[in-house]
Amino acid sequence: MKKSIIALSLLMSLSFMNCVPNYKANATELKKSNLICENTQCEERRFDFNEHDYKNFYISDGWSNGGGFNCIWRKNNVSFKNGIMTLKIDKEPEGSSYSYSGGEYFSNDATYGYGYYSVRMKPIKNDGVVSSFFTYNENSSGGAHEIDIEFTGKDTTKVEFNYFTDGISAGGFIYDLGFDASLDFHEYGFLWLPDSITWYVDGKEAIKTSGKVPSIPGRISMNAWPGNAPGWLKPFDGKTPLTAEYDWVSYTPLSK
Ligand SMILES: [Ca+2]
Repeated sequence: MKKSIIALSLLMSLSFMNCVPNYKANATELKKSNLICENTQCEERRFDFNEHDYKNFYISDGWSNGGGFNCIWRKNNVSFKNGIMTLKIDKEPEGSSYSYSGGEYFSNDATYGYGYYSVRMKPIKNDGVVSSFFTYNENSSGGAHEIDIEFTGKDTTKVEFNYFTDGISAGGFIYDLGFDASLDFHEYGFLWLPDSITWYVDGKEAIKTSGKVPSIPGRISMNAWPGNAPGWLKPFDGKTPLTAEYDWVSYTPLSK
């Protein structure tokens, strides 16, 4: 199944190859590829996480997403040190209605649309938890538009890519990394175009999909959380604290 997806994506990318960044698709590479415009409005936006960037990002605090999320978000679970943002999963104090807390960081603006997204991160290795990077727009009347890079802590030698259009899941694509993502920082990215999404690992194309991909701009988001989804994540054993680390995030918009 996976082989056929890769073969298909290779085939589909051939006509496209001259347009796709060959490595570390930063603004310079994307300019070479003619995918973004030459003017300064299309410069790469890079967030280095040296400190809380309150102008551009928000720390979730005091609420839960419910559903499959077995935690409440706490601002104390998001910290910055030596250029790294840490998202923590922790225990809640006695008396809380939740057993655990998670960490979440998302952009103030829901204006991030087509373009190239990249994150340098190190996810948590532990059954029952998720570390993620995604774009998300919750306000679409037809359901969420979302593009995901998700690590399930039960097996950090794999990464799960997915997208939602009008609230409908594409079903997910599991990609075998060939390394344990929890051991070191690596770059994970995706190129979001009007008719396709291509995910990258360390600058190399991993999975490409096309069809009715998301079309509504959203927020840049990251979170680390224990889940109530044993079938997907395996049961959470309650081990805390657990930390996912993020070095930087970048976004380079497409030309119009
Ligand atoms: Ca950094």
